[in-house]
This record gives sequence, structure tokens and C-alpha cells, in this order.
Amino acid sequence: MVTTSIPTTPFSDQRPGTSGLRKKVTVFQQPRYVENFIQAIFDNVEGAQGSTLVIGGDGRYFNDVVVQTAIRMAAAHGFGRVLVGQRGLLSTPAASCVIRKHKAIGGLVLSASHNPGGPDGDFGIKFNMSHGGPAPESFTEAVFKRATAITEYRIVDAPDIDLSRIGPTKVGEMNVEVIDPVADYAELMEQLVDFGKIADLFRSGFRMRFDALSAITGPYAKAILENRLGAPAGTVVNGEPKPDFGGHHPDPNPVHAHDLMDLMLGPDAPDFGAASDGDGDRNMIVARGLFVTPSDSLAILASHAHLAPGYAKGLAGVARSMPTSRAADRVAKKLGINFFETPTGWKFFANLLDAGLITLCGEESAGTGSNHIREKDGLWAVLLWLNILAVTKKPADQIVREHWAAFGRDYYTRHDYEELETAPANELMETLRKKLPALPGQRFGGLTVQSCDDFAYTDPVDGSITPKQGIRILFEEDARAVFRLSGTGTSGATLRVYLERFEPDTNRHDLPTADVLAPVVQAANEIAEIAARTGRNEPSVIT
Ligand code: VG1
Ligand code: CO
Repeated sequence: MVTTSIPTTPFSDQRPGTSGLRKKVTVFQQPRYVENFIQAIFDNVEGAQGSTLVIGGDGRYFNDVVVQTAIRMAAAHGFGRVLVGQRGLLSTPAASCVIRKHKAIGGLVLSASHNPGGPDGDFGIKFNMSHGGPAPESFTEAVFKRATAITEYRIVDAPDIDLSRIGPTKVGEMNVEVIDPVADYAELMEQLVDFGKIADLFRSGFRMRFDALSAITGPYAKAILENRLGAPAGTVVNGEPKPDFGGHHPDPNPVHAHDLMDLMLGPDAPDFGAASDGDGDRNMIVARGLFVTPSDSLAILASHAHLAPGYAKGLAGVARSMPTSRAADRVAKKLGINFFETPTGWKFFANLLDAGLITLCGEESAGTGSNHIREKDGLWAVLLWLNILAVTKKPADQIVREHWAAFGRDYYTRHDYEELETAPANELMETLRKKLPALPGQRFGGLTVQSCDDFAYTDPVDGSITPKQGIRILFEEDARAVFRLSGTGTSGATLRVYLERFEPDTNRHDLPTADVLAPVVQAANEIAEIAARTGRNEPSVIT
């Protein structure tokens, strides 16, 4: 089989963001665009010769084409073996699991996660390291640098392989194994949560709905919830992954998973509702009549995790991304365990997990995970919740209310201003930065600024410093506003404003979130001059 070196010229826009390189499908479809980026990744993988590489994606439009290209390029680069999910599919958590279990040197995960798919939607490529987690900034920056100077890529001349059949094949000298995308993952879940108790729960008549939003988690949820745990057929809806997600926006939040919300808040609500995102690493949890914020979910899982076999010995510690509410901090304090606050993006948890400093971690954006892999894991979070419900025999909403009664409630909301023009969005952040020194003591919307800063993170394991990770403003009234620009969008800029207020009084735990947070919203808008600088009077999405 012939390996060819194809001359190429660089693209200037191949800098990975919060989670890999994400662009419109039409950008990825430019000749040599995918090849350049994959070559730039491979050029930075040390010890590739003869090693194992994992390849898979969330099945979105263009997944099928890029999987075949990646395999041909892996063969040309000297990898010894590729493990690829059947039909080119692997959820992000399953890819992480497979990398770890089969001691791969890393993996290419093809996904733009919660971004919409289809020919006019988004595509993405990220590289995960041998620990199974997203590449750190040092690696992604090196990839970017390589991509800006690339002169050729290498590829073997071979036909597409048949991805429909599980089993071994060869591309050139390289072994390729088409694997069942669910098997390794399901086996891992069985070690962590009590399948027997969850099966008993379903047998007792417990009903749930899992909305896979026509994305990758469908096959995993059907195999585990319906086939293994005995949930009635039809528990999983929108369970077939589709290239355009059936028109769904595969972002599991109350806005985009509105069908599930309507059901759970309506008169015929089942006992429990859940959803996950495009690549299966996010989760949404809904109790009957009550949406559980991801920040609360992390805190609740942390305080109950010992009820599941995988965590029976207790937790080493908990970490959360900076904009995530402080609910988990209180649990860590009560348990007397480590606690860390990291920048947004899962890659910042990897060192803490590897060093054994934490066991659970999570983000306000519906990501929760543990030391079982190095990615957030949507279905795992749902299974851990089910384990807790099965052991406590309490309804989910009662668990949430009891948590608030014990620890207080963090009212929480996020305002996203999408597709802003880039220049004014950057200017808004710069102006805000300049204002910081003068803010303490000033009053906005009836609240007084106590302190503020531009979050910088020093990794406690390797000492690396990551500056400018979001501006946070604390108010004396136990409220907080955080501002940052998204690193996953593909057109213009997205401003994210995270708003929260702590309420210790149990008598005030059933108020509408929007009412409680109105003063914080007002203060945030005034401080950042959002309307004047963006020309928007309302956010595009409120979650
Ligand atoms: C968003 C979330 C962040 C998450 C990232 C990847 O990033 O805020 O918490 O880790 O998406 O999630 P940003 O930079 O747009 O705010 V996923 O499920 O899209 O891989
Ligand atoms: Co995702």
C-alpha cells in the first residue's frame, strides 16, 4: 500500500478552543482542512509508532467522511492499531473509557458536542491524551503552531473500510478493530453503580424518560437502561443518532430539551427525567415538577456518592469550574475533603484526577464526572442519580429539597448573548477588566460590590498558570456575577453571564428563580453595560 506525502498550505484559524477545534461543517469541508489539522495533531503525539489510537465521533454530519480520512492518515503515520467504534460512533465518555482500558496513546473524538449539526451546522475534532482526557493547553497550542506552518500531510492510498461490521481488518500495515461502541462503557458502569438495585427500582414500577435528543447517547441509554436494567421499552426517546440530530439542538437544558421539561412539569410526569448532549458527555436531570440545576446536581451527587459501590469508600475531593455555583464547596467542607475551583473546560480536571486529589467534578454547563474516566459523563450521572434514588427510596425532588434545607439554596441562572460581533464583545470584557479596581463598595441594582477579579488558575499539580478565565464579581448580599466569552461557538462571539444568589432560609426555597435573581441581573447588566455595548436588551438563551 502506498503512503503519499501531499503538499499543503496552512490555514490560519486552526486554534482549538474550550474543547477542540470547532467550525462550521463548510469550513471543515474545504480541501485539506481536516488533513492539515489531523497531521498537526499527529506531529505532536510522542511515541505514535506502533501504538494504539482510538477514533470515533458523535455521528453528526461529516463524521463518516472524517473517520475514514483519520484512519488512512493514522496508517501513514505508523500507528500500530486503531480502535474505531462501529459505524464510526463513540460517545465522548466511551472514547475516554476505551482509551484508558486499551492503553491507547490517545484518541481522535469527532464532535462539536452541544453545537447543532447537519450540513449547515458545526463539526469538531478534539484529541484526547493517553489518560483519556482532553489535551491540555500546552498540547493544543503546539498543534495550533504546527498547523500554521504545515507544508505536507501523509496518507495511505486505501479504500474506505467497512465500519458496519465488528471485527479486525487491516489498512496497510496497521491493524484496525471495529468495536462495539457500548460494550466497554457498559462494563465500566456496572462496576460503579449498583445495577441490581436500579433494576429493582424499575421492577417496582419506577418510571423515567431519557431524551437522547437524536444524538449519540441513544444506543448507550437503550442498551443500559432498557436492556440491562429493565426500564420499559420507550423509556429512551429520540434514541437513534441522526446526522442532523433530527433538527434538535442537542444541548440538554430547559430551553433546548423543552419536550422533556413540559412532560416533567406536567400532570403525567414520570418519576425522573434526564437528557444528554450531542456527544454524550453532558446530562440534564429533572425531578417531577423540578429542574435540578447542574450545580445542585454536582453537590447532591457529592453528598450521596458513597451510596454507590464505586464510591463506597468516600471521596478524595470535589472540583468545580469557576462559574459553577458554590453548592459543591459546602458539601466538600462538611465532608472535610479537598475542594478546587478550576477554569471552564474539562481539561483542567485531568491533573487533579490523575493525582488522586479529587473523585468528583462538574460544571454549570451540565457536565458531571468522576475519576472513572477523564471526560464528563452524561449517562454515568444519570445512573448515579438512579442508584441514589434506588437506595434512599426517596423521590428526586425530595432529595433536592432536603439538600437545600441542609446546605441552603443557590439560585442560579445563565444568560447567553449569542452571535455578537467579536470586536464589541471583546471591548465589553476589556472595559469591564479596567473597571475592576474601582468597583468594590459601589452599589448596583440594590447590591454592593464586595470584591472582584479576573480569575487566574494555578494548577496545583504542574504549577501551570492560566490567566483571564472570567471576571467574577461578588456582592455583599451573598450574590455573584461572572462574565466570560465562550470558547466553543463558531460564529461571532458568545457572552456568558452567570448569575447566582445564596439563600439559607428554608422558607425562601420555593421562589421563582427569575424573581430572586432580578437584582443580580440588573447589577450585572449595569456593571458590564451589556445593552449599550451589545445592542441587545435580552439574552438569546436563559438557562
Ligand atoms: C462550554 C461550557 C463548558 C464546557 C464546554 C465543552 O464552553 O461552558 O463548561 O466544558 O462547553 O462542553 P464555552 O467556552 O462555550 O463556555 V461540550 O459538552 O460542548 O464538549
Ligand atoms: Co458535549
